[in-house]
Amino acid sequence: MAILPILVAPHPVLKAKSKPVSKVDDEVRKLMDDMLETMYAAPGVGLAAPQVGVGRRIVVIDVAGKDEPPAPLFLVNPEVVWQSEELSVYEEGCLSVPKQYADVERPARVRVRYLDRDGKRQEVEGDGLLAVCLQHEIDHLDGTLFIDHLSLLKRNIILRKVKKERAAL
Ligand code: K1U
Ligand code: ZN
Repeated sequence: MAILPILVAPHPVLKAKSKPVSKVDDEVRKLMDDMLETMYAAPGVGLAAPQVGVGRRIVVIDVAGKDEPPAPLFLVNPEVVWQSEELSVYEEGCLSVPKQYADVERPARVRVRYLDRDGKRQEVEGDGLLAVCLQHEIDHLDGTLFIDHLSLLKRNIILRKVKKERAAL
């Protein structure tokens, strides 16, 4: 397995719509394993393929608490098939927008259909951090960052901070 470099905004790959995966093969499974290792190392609770420069509809998630055993989810071609009318607000972060956090309002509960690492169709339904993470990662596949849910003013303030931090490195 390998730890991959994570792209930081603004980067054109993070703004592009990712393409569906036609077959879940060993190459896809190797990418998912590398993404999971990269996510754990960051550390994060989710990672989408465009964040490591790959424009394919692939996501890994693990929202298990630190006193719980790992519970990785491998999601290929994930799509939201149901969302609650009820909304909830969560303070989101993003490994591609380092050290910046902001409240984002989204459906409180979602059901997502996807292919697992064996190419088998699955569904997962969740609320709380899992629901936030599923929506945040699927947004990445459509070229949307959590800051795109904020006002233009707030988004530009955050992007300026990220650019300033990068320039100081
Ligand atoms: O997509 C990403 O950039 C990963 C992102 C997912 C996410 C987390 C929280 C709300 C929305 C989306 C992260 O993992 S940010 C890091 C983080 O929140 C975290 C890191 C370690 C332990 C727990 C949380
Ligand atoms: Zn993110």
